[in-house]
Amino acid sequence: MTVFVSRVRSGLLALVVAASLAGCSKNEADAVEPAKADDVNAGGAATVFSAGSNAYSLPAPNLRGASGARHLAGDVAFERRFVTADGLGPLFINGNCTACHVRDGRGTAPLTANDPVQMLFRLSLPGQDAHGGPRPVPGFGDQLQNRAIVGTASEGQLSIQYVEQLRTLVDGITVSLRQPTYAIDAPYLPVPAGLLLSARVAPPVFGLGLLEAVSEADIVALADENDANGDGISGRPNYVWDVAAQAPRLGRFGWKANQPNLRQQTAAAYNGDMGITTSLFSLEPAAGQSQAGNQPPSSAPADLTDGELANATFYVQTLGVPARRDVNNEQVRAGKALFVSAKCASCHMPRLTTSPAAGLPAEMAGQTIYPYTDLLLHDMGSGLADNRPDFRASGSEWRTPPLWGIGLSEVVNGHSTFLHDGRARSLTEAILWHGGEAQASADAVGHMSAADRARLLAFLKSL
Ligand code: HEC
Ligand code: HEC
Ligand SMILES: [Ca+2]
Ligand SMILES: [Ca+2]
Ligand SMILES: [Ca+2]
Repeated sequence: MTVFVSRVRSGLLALVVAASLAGCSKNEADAVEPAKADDVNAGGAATVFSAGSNAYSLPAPNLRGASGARHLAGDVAFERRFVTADGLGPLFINGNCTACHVRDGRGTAPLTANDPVQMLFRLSLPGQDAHGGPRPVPGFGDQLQNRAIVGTASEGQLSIQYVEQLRTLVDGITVSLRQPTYAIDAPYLPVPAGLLLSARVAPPVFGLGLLEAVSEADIVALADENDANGDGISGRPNYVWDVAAQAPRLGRFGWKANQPNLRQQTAAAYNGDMGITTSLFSLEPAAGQSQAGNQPPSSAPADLTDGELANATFYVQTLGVPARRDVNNEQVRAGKALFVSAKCASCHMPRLTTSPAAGLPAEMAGQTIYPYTDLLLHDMGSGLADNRPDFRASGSEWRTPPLWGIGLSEVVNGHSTFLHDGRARSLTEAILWHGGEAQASADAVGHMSAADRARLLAFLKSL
């Protein structure tokens, strides 16, 4: 793997680090006292009161009856480490879910060849497949698998290079943003011309059952595709192929809202990330490729039973959401007001409600939640663009990620890298990368006094 990294220190980054260290020492204690503010219970009745390293890993406390046992069975499935004998590969990235979603949290980009890979490269060629999705690449499919079982060639390695770009904020403070370039290193076949590549780190997996239970009507009602209200923000829904329904459905999960529901998201992860087939995705990612020698016949049973797929799905549907902290702190309250005045809340929608839906865990319905997302696609400008369409998402559109729990990233995962490919090394960098519809928000932060920026960060760290 080829990786070039350089770091440029700045006063602001030092300030951010100091603030996050202060947060850490305070959060070492596992239990936090519930405070009085409407959005403390970020996940409604599915809120958990922990600010320690297990904050993303606790079951929703409102699970009833058999749900608790199902969640625990799902926990085992999520951690299960596959080996060749139980179906791992022939092509894969990691042997279990937790290798990427470490502590149910977020992955980061590898900086050296020895670092664990907690991200993936989605691949395609220009054009669309039969269902309006990305067009797979002959010999590589729709995702790069950088590992393979003994006797099989992997598809190649992740090549990541960064170039530092200095930005000077209005108060003279400079911040360096690292602009990545991605390629496939040592591919087993020549890479076809026109390859489109989207690098994505593993997002956190808690609270997702709540997002799955927000009604489609509520999400679509937040869209303003032609910016009719003239605020410069024009979110729109993605519609993606639902394999079980054999029909297009609203996209909700993945960095481009490229998966319709958690069952399909989970089955796709087993398949693309681990080479584990299910009834939903019965072909190995290596199927039809020249290195795939010993392919099981298509009549062979899937690597995984529907029961275990259901358990793993239930697990990511029923992880609780950490409560907000420090809500009555002056800095935090002032930061919350700045979050609204900088128009962050126009996309990172503070409050949503969930509804009952057939087939979803009943406990996730009827909750008022504070996820800080609208689950819609937004044009984020050329700086963040991967230039790879994904169903209706263009090369520069991304789904607003939820911000709940983001203040605990450092505590849970030991890093503070953000955005779809982990390029941002702090919350400040993440904000300054915002462009397109969010350019005015990034500019507003760039024009804030250092004191106001610290207030905004204090608010984000309280989430
Ligand atoms: C190679 C690393 C990797 C492995 C292994 C992995 N994931 Fe993921 N996961 C990702 C990435 C990257 C994404 C975002 C994908 C995208 O945007 O297309 C993701 C997305 C998800 C999401 C949606 C999160 C959201 O906020 O939209 C869920 C749920 C999920 N994975 C569950 C699983 C499960 C269950 C397993 C094990 C069966 C698993 N993952 C294994 C990297 C991984
Ligand atoms: C136009 C919609 C929009 C606005 C306005 C907006 N954001 Fe975002 N935000 C997004 C999207 C989309 C992403 C994901 C971009 C990516 O990963 O490339 C994102 C990512 C982030 C992230 C990183 C999240 C993660 O999980 O990695 C943070 C932090 C964030 N935004 C904070 C803010 C703040 C603070 C503001 C206001 C100053 C703001 N955003 C304004 C849409 C928006
Ligand atoms: Ca397999
Ligand atoms: Ca592949
Ligand atoms: Ca608008």
